[in-house]
Amino acid sequence: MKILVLNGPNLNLLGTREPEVYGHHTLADIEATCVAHGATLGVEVSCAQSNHEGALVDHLHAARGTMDGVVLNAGAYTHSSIALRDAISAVQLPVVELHLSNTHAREAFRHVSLIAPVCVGVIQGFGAAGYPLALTALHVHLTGRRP
Ligand code: CA2
Repeated sequence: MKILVLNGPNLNLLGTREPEVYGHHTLADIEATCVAHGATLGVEVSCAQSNHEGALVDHLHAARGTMDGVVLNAGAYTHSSIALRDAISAVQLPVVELHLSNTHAREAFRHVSLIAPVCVGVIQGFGAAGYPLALTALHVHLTGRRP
């Protein structure tokens, strides 16, 4: 089983600013945790990050036929991108929406997700720990097996 962990805009800055909101882990830390956690599940994890909406769409297109599912932290594009929502629908892969912060406890403009309706589920508010949780959730979704 292969899962893509895809991160969107500004998440390359993790661990350098706003640790009170996003924690102290760097993106490299999180990606290493994802690969290690995937190995415990028998899942091969690939990681990618882009600050560009179209590049994220390209990553989703490339996942079609090569990946079994995607964990996606679309960052601020979560709240604005019809293109990402259409790409998720188009590739017909299970996608778990992931956020480090609880977006519902933040500004009103973060309360709306354009991608949630086309994702299999959402994990948010658990900081970096949400990534392995999302991988486990996607593994359960794909196999029907409980952890
Ligand atoms: O909580 C999340 O994971 C978010 O997807 C993070 C996005 C935000 O726009 C979403 O509403 C919720 C922002 C990511 C910004 O990342 C930074 C990392 C370090 C320093 C500054 C920003």
